[in-house]
Amino acid sequence: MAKRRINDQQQRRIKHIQQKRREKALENQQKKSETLSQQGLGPEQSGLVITNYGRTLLVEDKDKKLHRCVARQNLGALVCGDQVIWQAALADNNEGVIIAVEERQSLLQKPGFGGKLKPMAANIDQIIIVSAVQPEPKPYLIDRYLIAAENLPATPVILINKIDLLAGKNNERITQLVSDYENIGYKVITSSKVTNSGFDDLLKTLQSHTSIFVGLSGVGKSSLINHLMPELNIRVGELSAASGEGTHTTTSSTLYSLPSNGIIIDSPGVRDFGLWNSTAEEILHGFIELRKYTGHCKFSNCNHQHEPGCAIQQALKNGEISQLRFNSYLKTINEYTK
Ligand SMILES: Nc1nc2c(ncn2[C@@H]2O[C@H](COP(=O)(O)OP(=O)(O)OP(=O)(O)O)[C@@H](O)[C@H]2O)c(=O)[nH]1
Ligand SMILES: [Mg+2]
Ligand SMILES: [Zn+2]
Repeated sequence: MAKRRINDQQQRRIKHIQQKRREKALENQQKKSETLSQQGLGPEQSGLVITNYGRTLLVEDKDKKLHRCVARQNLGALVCGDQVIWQAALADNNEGVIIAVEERQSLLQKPGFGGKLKPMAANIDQIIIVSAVQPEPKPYLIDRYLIAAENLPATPVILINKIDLLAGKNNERITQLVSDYENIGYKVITSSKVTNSGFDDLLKTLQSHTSIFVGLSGVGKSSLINHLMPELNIRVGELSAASGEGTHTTTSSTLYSLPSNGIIIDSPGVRDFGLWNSTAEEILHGFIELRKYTGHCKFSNCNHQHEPGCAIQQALKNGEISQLRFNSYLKTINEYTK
């Protein structure tokens, strides 16, 4: 009990310190924005948020020049992909103030500290779910990204990277994974920077879209983007020798414009991707192969678990649905809809 109490106390302290830090950062931002405004601001212009370092946002103008900006208070958290209206500081140190944000077409969020949702990227229409031969794919994680994509909505693409590492090895698990997702209608790309494979297909897929690369740390998201645009030279990190996992090299989501029409966003690797505030309907909507069975169960409030006359259970028995995906569905439902 005593130990538990200390933990609670510590947690409250951490929360308190973080809250203080947030308030301080907001205050600094406000001061900065006021100082720049007093020094004089240029005309309003549109811009695109490329990344954020804490409260400082990197904004690209229409000539592709970058400006370090602070946002006026009350605009909420801005993220890469946000279209904004901003004014350059007349003192011009490549600084400026963001005064408004355009309405978002979409907003991908992830649960942050204490389950509070944190925005990741705005206005994306495609999610590249990156897995690799090493660290090994986690189908359950892929499925949760698929649920997020289907509900955003954004087109999900499954990418399995580092296929060079399969050479001479038993690749049954990866082959199964690829065919499972292809069978239900998803685009799957396999790639390797070592053998230079998959990139033509990837480039074509990225054209005319705003795509975010997501996945575990160390699967090669930044490496893929470097391979597409070598001039970028984004930092990549070795896997940990001890755990075989990535070392969280990328720390903030950053947007890049492909020379051939298309926007890509590199994001920091995750350990996990949770779905908060998801309803049973949204989760079911995220399993595209189950959709056609809904409405065909005997009971209209069927949970598709043990009820008699369940169309989904029947489809499972008939082998029309993959057991792995159905397990994933049940696990997600039980985890997120209490
Ligand atoms: N063998 C092989 N290794 C690769 C390939 N692509 C990337 N890697 C290696 O995988 C490691 C991790 O690559 P990153 O690009 O940093 O991975 P990331 O997904 O951006 O990781 P985070 O930024 O931590 O999320 C590096 O050592 C890369 O050289 C590939 O196609 N084949
Ligand atoms: Mg990275
Ligand atoms: Zn049912």
